[in-house]
Amino acid sequence: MHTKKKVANYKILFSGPVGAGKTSAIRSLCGDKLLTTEEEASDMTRHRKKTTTVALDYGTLRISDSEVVHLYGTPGQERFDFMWEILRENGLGLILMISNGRPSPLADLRFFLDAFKEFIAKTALVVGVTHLDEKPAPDIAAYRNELKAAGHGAIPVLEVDARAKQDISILVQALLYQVDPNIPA
Ligand SMILES: Nc1nc2c(ncn2[C@@H]2O[C@H](COP(=O)(O)OP(=O)(O)O)[C@@H](O)[C@H]2O)c(=O)[nH]1
Ligand SMILES: [Mg+2]
Repeated sequence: MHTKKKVANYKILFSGPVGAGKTSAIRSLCGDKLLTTEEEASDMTRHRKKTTTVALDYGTLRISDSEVVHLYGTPGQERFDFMWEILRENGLGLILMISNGRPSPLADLRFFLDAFKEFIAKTALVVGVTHLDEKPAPDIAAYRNELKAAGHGAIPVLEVDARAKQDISILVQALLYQVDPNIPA
């Protein structure tokens, strides 16, 4: 008989505005194992997408024999309070997805930095900018300046396509590396 290896569980939160690629990112990493709940969009967002995520996305990713990362996508709306509870234990950090396709992406960045400021003070943060293929401005340097101005000059900000597994893997690795350079990814 072989003994069952003890598995360490970590949690990562994906947040950001509607359409930024949170669901796509978790799907890229977890494939069919993604659990998601989509509902009819509110009036506010109906013009952008037919449906928008109002409930949690969830998926798991095995990063080694003994380590599993649980990925959670927040709703696009402004109800983040319950996420704290989820991340209280073994929360590794926050991946902020910002869509360059929205009208004021740098304002979106500021909004989410503020919404999560207590969380960010305690844990790791990386920023992934999506839809740069559709709209090149503002560029990554502008995001970097914005982060610097907000006191987050050391935070990694990467251009990603949420549909590309490789891109999202790099984002996750950047987060894991901040937490512990020895965690395999
Ligand atoms: N062109 C382009 N489309 C993207 C990119 N990232 C995500 N998408 C698409 O953008 C749409 C919204 O993504 P979704 O994951 O639903 O966003 P969510 O609201 O944050 O969960 C989907 O149709 C994705 O396929 C990107 O970098 N470029
Ligand atoms: Mg979604």
